[in-house]
Amino acid sequence: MSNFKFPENFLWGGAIAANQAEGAYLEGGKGLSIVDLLPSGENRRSIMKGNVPGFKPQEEEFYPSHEAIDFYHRYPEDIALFAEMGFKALRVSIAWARIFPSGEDAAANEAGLQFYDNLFDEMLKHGIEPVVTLAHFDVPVNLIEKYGSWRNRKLVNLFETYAKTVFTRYKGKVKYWMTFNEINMLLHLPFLGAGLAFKEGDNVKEIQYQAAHHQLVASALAVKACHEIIPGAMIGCMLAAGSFYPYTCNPEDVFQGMEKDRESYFFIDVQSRGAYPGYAKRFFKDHGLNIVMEPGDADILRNHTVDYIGFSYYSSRTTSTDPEVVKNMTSGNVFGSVANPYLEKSDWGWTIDPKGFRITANQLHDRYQKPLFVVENGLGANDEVGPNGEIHDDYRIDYLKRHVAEMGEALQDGVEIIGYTSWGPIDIVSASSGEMKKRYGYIYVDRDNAGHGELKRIKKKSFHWYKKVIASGGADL
Ligand code: BGP
Repeated sequence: MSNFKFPENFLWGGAIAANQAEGAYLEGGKGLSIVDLLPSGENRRSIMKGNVPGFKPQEEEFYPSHEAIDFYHRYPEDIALFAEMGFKALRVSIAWARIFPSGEDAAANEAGLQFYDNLFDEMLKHGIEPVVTLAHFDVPVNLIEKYGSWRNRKLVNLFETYAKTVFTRYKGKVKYWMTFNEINMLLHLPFLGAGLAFKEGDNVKEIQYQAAHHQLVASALAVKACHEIIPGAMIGCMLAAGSFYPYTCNPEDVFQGMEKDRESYFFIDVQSRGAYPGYAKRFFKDHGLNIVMEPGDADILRNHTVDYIGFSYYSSRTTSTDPEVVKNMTSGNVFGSVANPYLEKSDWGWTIDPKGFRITANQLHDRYQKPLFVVENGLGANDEVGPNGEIHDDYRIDYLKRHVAEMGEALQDGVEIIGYTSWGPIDIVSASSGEMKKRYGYIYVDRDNAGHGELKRIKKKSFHWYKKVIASGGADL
């Protein structure tokens, strides 16, 4: 399959997030973060949507982020394994509450800053470029209790302070940055995306778009600070991408597909083009939403747009206006997609659509005319360990192979893509389910859903496959 060689400087690698890998949730002076309040099990989804019972972990519940895979202590071993695969880049996130435990401390927490210094040094030692997300589903809990999180304007300046602190500290080490992970998640899982907890009588839509406005201004201020503090740095946005297909050619379906895409593009239109699009203004008006914007916000948004478009791609989405189709073809994802009869699904019901990856990349490029960075892609699956510790994850290789091939096609279509960091190169906690058994890694981690296991790292078959892909510049899939 494919002999296309990717550009020499293409950033091959993997991506993880602090809360899904680090563990050590209260070590080194770290404060509580929203993700530390997400138990595994059935309540998780409802909490992620904003029905938050309390702001302290409950004794009887199991919280996977509290230990995760103990990357906090084991990162040298893990990074050595990434280096063995030939990684050029590793995407990680900084836990805001490691740097500012309450989100509004007078001074930054030195132990937290030192941890990331060590982490970046370890990557650089192996020639691995750090790609750093400022907020990957991470808000200090104190800011939720005290201010209601991103619904409050106060968060804008607190986030700006945090961003400036880490830019200043890591300016000699980190060139690639990203502001908010999957910023559009705020509309689907508002507690996970923005720490929004709701109570009876709340105007949920208005709160969400007000919080979105605050994140968009905070993102632009972070872009401004990054450009001022680190000349030559690149800072991007991050979209949970995956284009919507109309279920039929009925114009009603086609129109709905366009609207659903815009629900997500809205964020990137502001971050990349620098202004609220007309369709968003109409949406606010039609729904009677009063979004408070300060004088000066429009200038901030216009003057500090992102350098590249980071995005995750797991699957395409499909939409229908026919109630019968909607009723019979629901799909288990948060984006409200109906099932697409042409496509297969993963063990977790996620649609698999490599061609959709090429379509999405082309659409993003057509729309924004900026470099793209694929910062997440992969297959969550249940791996079996054989009697001699071997893991034959051919299904994962197959998924990745087909996606990398389509990415090569997109490059040949003229789409500029600067890198590919597949999701969870080492098994980590699943964000949506809190499970450990939903694995994405090239490296297996011996830990189960209840938190048992020795945390031993084992190379899977895909480890050797990805190593070969990187060594051949994508030509040998
Ligand atoms: C994205 C998130 C990641 C992540 C990934 C896979 O939405 O940015 O944090 O985990 O999806 O999802 P999951 O872990 O639920 O399988």
